Amino acid sequence: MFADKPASIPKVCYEIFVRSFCDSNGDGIGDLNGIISRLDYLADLGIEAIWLTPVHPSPSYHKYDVTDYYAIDPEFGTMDDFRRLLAAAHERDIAIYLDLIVNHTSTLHPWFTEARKSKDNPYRQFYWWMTEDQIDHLGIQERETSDDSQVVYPWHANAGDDEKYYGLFYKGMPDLNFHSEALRGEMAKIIRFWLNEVGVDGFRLDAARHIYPAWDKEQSTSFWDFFSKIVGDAKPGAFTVGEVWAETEEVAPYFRNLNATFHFDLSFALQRMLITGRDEQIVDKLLASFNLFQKYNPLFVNAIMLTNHDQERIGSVVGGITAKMKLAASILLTLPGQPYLYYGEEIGMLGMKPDPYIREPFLWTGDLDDPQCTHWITPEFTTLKTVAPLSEQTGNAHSVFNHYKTLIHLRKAEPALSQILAPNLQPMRLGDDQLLGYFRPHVDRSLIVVHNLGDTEKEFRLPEDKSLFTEVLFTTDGMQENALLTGRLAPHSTIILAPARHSPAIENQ
Ligand SMILES: [Ca+2]
Ligand SMILES: [Ca+2]
Repeated sequence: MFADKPASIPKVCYEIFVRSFCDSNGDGIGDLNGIISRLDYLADLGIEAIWLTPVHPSPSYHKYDVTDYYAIDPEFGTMDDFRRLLAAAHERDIAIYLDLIVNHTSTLHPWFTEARKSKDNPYRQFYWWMTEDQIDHLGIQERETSDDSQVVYPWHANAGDDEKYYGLFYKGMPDLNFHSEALRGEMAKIIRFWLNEVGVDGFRLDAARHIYPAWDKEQSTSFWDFFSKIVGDAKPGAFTVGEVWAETEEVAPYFRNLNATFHFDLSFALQRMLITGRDEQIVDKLLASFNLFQKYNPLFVNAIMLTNHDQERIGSVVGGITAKMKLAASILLTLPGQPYLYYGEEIGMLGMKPDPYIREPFLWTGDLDDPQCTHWITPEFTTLKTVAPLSEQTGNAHSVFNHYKTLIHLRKAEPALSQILAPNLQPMRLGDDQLLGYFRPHVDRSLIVVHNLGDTEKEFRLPEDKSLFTEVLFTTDGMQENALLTGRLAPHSTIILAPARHSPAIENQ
């Protein structure tokens, strides 16, 4: 059983960390009405889908530990606000993906407050419980840390109970146990509620690889079979994008049941490449990934990003250097796949761990009292001293913002760049590992992309069979209209080339 063909495949997506994006009522906390007020901004930028980090009631600032799957956290608004956000987004042809956390709940979720009361409580089976002896017998006291969880001891004591509960990420987030048919029934109701009664367009699925613990891992596929069937029956074509934070080989099987998964290997390869200034054979790695993914789902959607809310911001990864931030965007937005921008990346926001500081307030204006700017946290990295606010960037043709906007619109306008299914990509060897070149073949118009990854000007020469690609569609900062003539590319800059017009002979090259 494959995931259903999605009803639509948005070309450029945007992750909003809701608490930090835009405030509508002056309490300093981002909210749904704030997002509504910024939909025109996102539409103008070229965004076609929004992934909202969790909006359900939760005791934490990030809300990845849910206490009620059927409601909106009052800090963010009401269910009416959510419905208005959805309608307003749809008016602008923007899809909304809900972040659905099926791996765990909060310890304050009524299922868990019941489950922890006694062994014969009907909700006990919704979670994982074992005695010390059972845990010892299975040898599962400790776990190997993973990229997404550093927790070594996942079993947590429940006062007055000889059984412990399993919580992979943290003791406040007990893992759900989908061996329970009753739990599966509850989850099915939740899925149907959001797809059918509320009308979201899809889900971003948190911690998708951790649904069953390591000792029970072979059950994972059965869960996603179950999940995709419920989604497909409830709303054919609803979109699913999974967080499978693992090596590409482990990611691939999830495409059986999900439309898209985030390509973490690519994200880290891009980051290393931007730091070292040398190609990481990313084109070859991508082609190998595509081969693997299509074995599980010929309609796979490769969800690509520079970083997300769990990774240090790309602006900081590249040392705050504007030219490298632009290069990062140039690479992301010319590779095949479905790109996900992390809010604020488009204005060059900075941020390093711990987590709250990679999730700082969006800088709308230079006015510190701007009521739209959230202030739930005092930013350490993205301040008016380090980052130009959006209001100062919109009118500046050379701003990071206008670089993103230009590339997003070019991506959407050029079928060779925006093809998502059956990714069109070929390597182009330029004989210098500080140059990254690739070919995007397309029946309408094929394109060549060349990036200078290094910090010195580079000479480049196109391969013989590409010598007719002489129309310059894009150069970084528009500074190198002569780049093709001179064959020189400025540090950290990019050139995108199309075949000269009136050259039908090479259109399909
Ligand atoms: Ca607010
Ligand atoms: Ca789990």
